[in-house]
Amino acid sequence: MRTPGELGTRAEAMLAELAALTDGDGNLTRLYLSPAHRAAADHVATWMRAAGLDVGFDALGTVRGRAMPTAPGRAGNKRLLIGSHIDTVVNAGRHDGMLGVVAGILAVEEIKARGIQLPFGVDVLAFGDEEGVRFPTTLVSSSAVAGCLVPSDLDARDADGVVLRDALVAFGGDPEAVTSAAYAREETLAYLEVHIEQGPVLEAAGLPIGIVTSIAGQSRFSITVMGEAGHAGTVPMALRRDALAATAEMMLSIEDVARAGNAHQMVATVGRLAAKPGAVNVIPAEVVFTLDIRADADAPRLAAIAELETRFRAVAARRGVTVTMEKFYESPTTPCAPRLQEAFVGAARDLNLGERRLASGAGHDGHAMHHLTDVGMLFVRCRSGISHNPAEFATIDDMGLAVEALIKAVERLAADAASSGDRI
Ligand code: HGY
Ligand code: MN
Ligand code: MN
Repeated sequence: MRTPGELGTRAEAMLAELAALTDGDGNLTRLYLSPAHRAAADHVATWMRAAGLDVGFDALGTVRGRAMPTAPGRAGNKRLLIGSHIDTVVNAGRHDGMLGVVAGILAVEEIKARGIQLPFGVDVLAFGDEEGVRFPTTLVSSSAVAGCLVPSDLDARDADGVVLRDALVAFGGDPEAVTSAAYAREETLAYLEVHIEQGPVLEAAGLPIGIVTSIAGQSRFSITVMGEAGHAGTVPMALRRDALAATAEMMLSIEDVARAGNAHQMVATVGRLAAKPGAVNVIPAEVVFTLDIRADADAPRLAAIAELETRFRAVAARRGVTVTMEKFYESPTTPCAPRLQEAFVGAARDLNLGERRLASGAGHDGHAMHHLTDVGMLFVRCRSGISHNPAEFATIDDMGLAVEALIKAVERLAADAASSGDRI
């Protein structure tokens, strides 16, 4: 039996091995269906096999490690799913996503080593597309597992024009076998995910872990502003139709509207912007920028989007430009099931680690998995709440305690299943 400290030390070593599998030049960048994703998926498969799991890859590239039930019971034909993602943003930290896969493998390994009997199977899942950085899609692999993949997502193109379905074939996946990746609802018990908090709440509370109540809904747009190119030296300011100056005004309204939504933890980000023609002495004719907007409830987020649309049109009319908003992703606020929250609260109580509950501002694969089964998430304290940044950090002790809490939560679910046998 390993102590939380030993589990945390092993987790740290596994994260270090994964962090070396990158396509980045001196940084951690592992995009969906990239060479680094292939290498990381194969590495995770090796760990799963060493843990005694039966390993396979599904049509969308998700790595699946399967453990069979070890105790009799009416839940024998059901599976508890534990997972997270192994794709990253650009210049990423090593914990976001990967910690959840590592924790799942260590928990199953330790449950077996401790002789803990489970009346249901466990599948550990390593998803490949949670960040949605390479293609204008997101949650493609977990959506396929949940049976809710939008088929047109496979036609998405990356910045180099590569179509997702072609990249999937090159990766070793099968775009024609998407439906085979889906679980049947009746065969699943629940989906659990361990993830760094990516925020400052647990650190401020002095707690190593917290129980997630809901995952913030989010909407993502590609916004195009069309003006008119002109000579930077000859066109008077009053006669310009400057797409970038108009965009700047729109960006300030984004910040203004998001600040006004503070009561709903509203946040809005312009993460990417491209101006054309991009010459120093030419008035920008066209700008394409992204908008990512989130809040703790759907209504205020949708109201903020409507407000922004009105403000963008007013700016466009006044400046003689046009603006179009194309939504390429939206996920409603996802609740974490009370029964799974209670399993994690009980585990935290067993370990004297408090019972802090908190909402997630970050999106997660749970948005997709909620279409299949109940979702539960456990957050791990991370230093200064930093994430999507190589400075991302979680201590060995906190990671070990999170694995221990996951093990105890699974034990609680096993006790529930053994007594009820129905959907726990
Ligand atoms: O954007 C998010 O919230 C997640 O990290 N993909
Ligand atoms: Mn993540
Ligand atoms: Mn992330």
